[in-house]
Amino acid sequence: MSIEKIITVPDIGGFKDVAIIEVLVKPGDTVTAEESLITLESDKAAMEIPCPVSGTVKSMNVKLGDKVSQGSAILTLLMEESGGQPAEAKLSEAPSQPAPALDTAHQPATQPVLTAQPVPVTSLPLAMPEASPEDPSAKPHASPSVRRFARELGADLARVKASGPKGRVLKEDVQNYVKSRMQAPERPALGLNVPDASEVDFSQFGPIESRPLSRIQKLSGANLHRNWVTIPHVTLYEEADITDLETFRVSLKAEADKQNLRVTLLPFLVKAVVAALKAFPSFNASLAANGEELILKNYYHIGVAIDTPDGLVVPPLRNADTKGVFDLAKELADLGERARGKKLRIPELQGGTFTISSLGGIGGTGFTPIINAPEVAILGVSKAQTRAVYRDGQFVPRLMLPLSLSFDHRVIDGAGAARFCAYLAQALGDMRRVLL
Ligand code: CAO
Repeated sequence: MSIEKIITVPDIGGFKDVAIIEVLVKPGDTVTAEESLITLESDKAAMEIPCPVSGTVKSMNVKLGDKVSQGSAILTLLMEESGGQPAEAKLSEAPSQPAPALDTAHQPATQPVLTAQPVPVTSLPLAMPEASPEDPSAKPHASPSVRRFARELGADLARVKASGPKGRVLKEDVQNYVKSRMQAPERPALGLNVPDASEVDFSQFGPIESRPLSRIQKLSGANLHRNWVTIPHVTLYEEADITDLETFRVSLKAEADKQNLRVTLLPFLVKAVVAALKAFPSFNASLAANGEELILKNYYHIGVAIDTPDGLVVPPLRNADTKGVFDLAKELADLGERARGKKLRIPELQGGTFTISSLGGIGGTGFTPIINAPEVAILGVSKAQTRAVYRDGQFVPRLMLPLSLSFDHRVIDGAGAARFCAYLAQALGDMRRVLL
């Protein structure tokens, strides 16, 4: 046997005549305890009123837009009599006076009355901005049931166009949004929608052999791929006249031999790069993970790409600003030897602030180095060549060094990169400038 009970508005913090902005059930609906029945909204807060017990909605006492206060009858519920009172309900006998009147349909409560605790939805700002995809800071306003509904469908409420009062997102809005997304033509994902490389049986064309990639190749390959596709690279080319520097370098040979050192161009490049980084600090930096800050580093750990039989490794020359050319040459020789002998430890490969990738000892006239994230720039160096350079009205033979600077365009603009390269070329043209 079933009994009828009137569900009323519980204590809602003293608010009176609060508007019903959502009616979530209708006659005939089966509701379970804690299921939301209506949503109320004052000018300060929104809250859902849950059902204190389970049952079937017999009739509604309110409709959308009605105003209610504590004690207003919401609906009449049919409950199966179970002998005892439901544990979650606070049951009281019918009041001798009718429940406080609604400003619309009010029904005197002649049956037992149940109340439940309201569930706050959200504090509302004075003016509610309409949720807009253009303004990610605008928080969409929606009742918990609509939020739950959107969550179930995986719909981002911030992208749903709200049609409810004061910019509130309604269930229909979520439905319309999902419908429009389902009907939208499929778009390629950010231009990376490339077909998988098809597997080819090369042996059908001739003899082959298969060689597994080294561990370093696999690791660096994944990093290079990520950096290449996630960083907007631009490469700027420059030439430095290193005729005088080469004369100086060669003049150091006897002195270097005595120390059993081989002083190549690279240590000079490191010194010139440090000078340029000091003049242009945003090149010695990293983008913060939130993408909203640049972290400038006051230390200069210059990574050097080293070619090993197992692949590329990039150990940094730490605090290169504090070291002289001979010290750097010595450290480079040591790093190179240990890199090729697979003796470098992981910490020795970490902490770089800028990288130099030199192919100068091998060849090439220029290339596009891939930025070694989280750094923001990398200098590629190709083989210096003696060329006829037009100077002071005549062609003169000069040793010209090709430089290729790749930079992260999110952090550095083209003009900044051109200034950095011009500064670097000037420093290499006259190493005394490094002292300035
Ligand atoms: N132009 C002309 N000659 C150059 C030069 C340049 N830009 N750079 C170096 N040389 C000369 C050196 O002076 C040296 O000459 P000597 O034998 O007469 O002294 C010779 O070329 C060989 O130099 P090196 O390459 O052994 O030494 P280095 O200090 O210039 O470079 C290192 C050291 C570790 C960077 C290098 O051995 C190396 O591994 N380079 C490859 C880097 C690489 O693979 N980068 C990745 C590119 S993208 O994948």
